Amino acid sequence: MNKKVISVLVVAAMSASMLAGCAQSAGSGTQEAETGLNNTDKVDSAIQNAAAIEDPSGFVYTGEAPITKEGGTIKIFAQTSNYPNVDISKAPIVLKVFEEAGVEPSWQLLAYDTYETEASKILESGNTDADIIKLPDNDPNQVYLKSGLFVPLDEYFDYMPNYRKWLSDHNIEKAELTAEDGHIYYVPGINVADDYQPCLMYNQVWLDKAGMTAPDDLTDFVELLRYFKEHDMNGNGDAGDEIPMSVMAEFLPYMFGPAFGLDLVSGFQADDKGNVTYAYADSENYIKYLAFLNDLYEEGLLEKEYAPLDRDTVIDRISKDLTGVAFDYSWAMSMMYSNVLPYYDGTRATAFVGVPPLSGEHEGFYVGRNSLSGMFGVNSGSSQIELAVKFLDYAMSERCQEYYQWGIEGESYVENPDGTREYTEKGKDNDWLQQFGINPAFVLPAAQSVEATDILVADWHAEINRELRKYIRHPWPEIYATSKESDTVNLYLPDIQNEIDTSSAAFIKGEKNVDEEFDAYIDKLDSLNMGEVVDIRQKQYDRYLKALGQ
Ligand SMILES: [Ca+2]
Repeated sequence: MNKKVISVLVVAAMSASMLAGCAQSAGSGTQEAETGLNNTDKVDSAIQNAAAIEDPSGFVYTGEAPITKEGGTIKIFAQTSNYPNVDISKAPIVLKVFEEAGVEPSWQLLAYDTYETEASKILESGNTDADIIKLPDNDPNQVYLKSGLFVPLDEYFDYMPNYRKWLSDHNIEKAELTAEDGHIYYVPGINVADDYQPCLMYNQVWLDKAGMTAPDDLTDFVELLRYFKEHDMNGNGDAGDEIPMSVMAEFLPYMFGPAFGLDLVSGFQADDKGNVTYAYADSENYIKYLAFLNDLYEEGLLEKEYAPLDRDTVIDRISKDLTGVAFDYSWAMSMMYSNVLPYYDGTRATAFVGVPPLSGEHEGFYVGRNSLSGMFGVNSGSSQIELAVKFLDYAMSERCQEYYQWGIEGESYVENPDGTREYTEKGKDNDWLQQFGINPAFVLPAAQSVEATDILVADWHAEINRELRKYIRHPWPEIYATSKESDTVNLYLPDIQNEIDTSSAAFIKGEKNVDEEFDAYIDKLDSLNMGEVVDIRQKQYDRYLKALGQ
C-alpha cells in the first residue's frame, strides 16, 4: 500500500474523531445539581504530597515497569478496534504493555460502532467487574462520576507518578478534567489539538501567476479573489470559468470570524476579564462579519449556491484547476486537494498550501480543538484498586505512548542515526500496522502524535503545519456541567442554533437586511432564552478559571 493511501486511511480516522470532537456534548443526567465550586487544592495538594509507597510485598512502583512483582490480571472494559479485521486484544503493542507491567490482560470488549449506547447500558446497571473502564463519552454532565462507579484518582496519586507529572505539565487539561467536586476521576486519551487544524489554503501556482503573496488582511484578500475571478488563471483561454473561492459553508465561521474578533466555532468566548459572551449575538462585530460576507456574496466572490457545497465538489473543481482558495481540515491540503491538481509534482510550489489566518480590525487566529479524547476510569468495585490505578498510570506513561505511536523498534519502525524514526516496510502497510495495535485508543489511553502524523503527509505539509502552529488558539474549554445546567442548555440551545443558521444565511444572501433587521434577530435570540444559556456558560467558565488557578 502506498503512502498516499495509508495517509488517507489513517487521517480519515483522525478526521472522524476531529469532527466528533466538534459536536457539542449533549445528554442529561439524573443527579441533582451541586452548588459547590471547584476545590483546586484537592488535586494540587494530592500531586504535591504524593509519595511512592510499598505494596504488601514490599515492592515500590516508581512509574517504570513492572507495576508489581506478584503478577495478576487486569480486566479492561473497552471497545473493539474500528477496523473489523483487527483483534485489538491480541495486538502485539497492547500485549507488550501488559507484559512489561507484569500482569495478564482480561477483556470485556463491546463493538466499536455501538459502544456509546451499549456501554452506557452496562455502566448504568453497574453490571461489570472490570478493573478499568473506558467511558462511553467524556461524561460531560458528570453522570458517571457522580454515580460512584469510579474512584477519585487523586486519592491514589501515590500510585500514579506518570499521571501526576502529566497533569502538572498540562494545566488546561488538568482544569478540564477537574470535576465540580474538585476530584479527578479519569485518565484521558489525547487528540492532536494544536496541529493539523482547519486552515486557509491557496493554489500556489495561481498566487504566483497573480504575482501576489498570501494576503494577510481582508482587503488584500478581496483583491486577490477579484483577480482570480477576472483572469484566466487556469490558462484554458476562458477567463470566465474560474471560481475564486470554494469554501464549504461550515468553514466560513472558522475562516472569517477571527478577523472580526469572533470565535464562531463554539460561539462562546471569554474576554481578558473572564466575561463570557455569545459571538453570534455580538452587535458590534458579528454584524460586520455578516455585512462582509454579504458583500462577497453580492459581488459573486462567494458563490450563489455556497450552502450546499461539499468536499467532493471542491476536490472535483481542484482536479479541473477551476478554483484558487479553499478552507478545510489541514489533512485535506496534501491528501485530497494538492494530490488531484493536474500539475502537482510533490512540491510546495505546485500545491494547495496552508497560510496564516486573515486579519481585519482584529488579528486573525485559527481555532484548535480540545485535546481530551476517550476517558478511562478505575471501577470503585474493583477488588484491586491499587493495582488497577498503577496499570492505568503505566499505560499512560511516555514509554507506552511511544509504543502506541510507533510500535516496536525493528518491527514496525526503525530509528535513524539522526534520531528520527520511520516506519518499516511492514509498518507502512496500514492493515498490518492496525493489527499490530498502533494507536490502540479503543482499549488504552493513547495520545495522537504530531511526529507520527508528520511522516504521513508530504514534507512541505509538515513544514506548513509547523509554521501555522502559532496561530492556533485553544477552543472553548471542555467543562463539566451539572445536570441542571445541561438540562437548560439542551432545552434552549438547539432552537438558538437553528435561528442562527437560518438568519446568517438570510443576512449573507441579502434576504434580510443587516442594518435594518439585526436588532430583530437579537430580540429573537433573547426570546429563545439566549441570556440563560450565556449565564450558564459564564458559571462554567468561572469554575474552569478557578480550576486553572486564576
Ligand atoms: Ca480559465
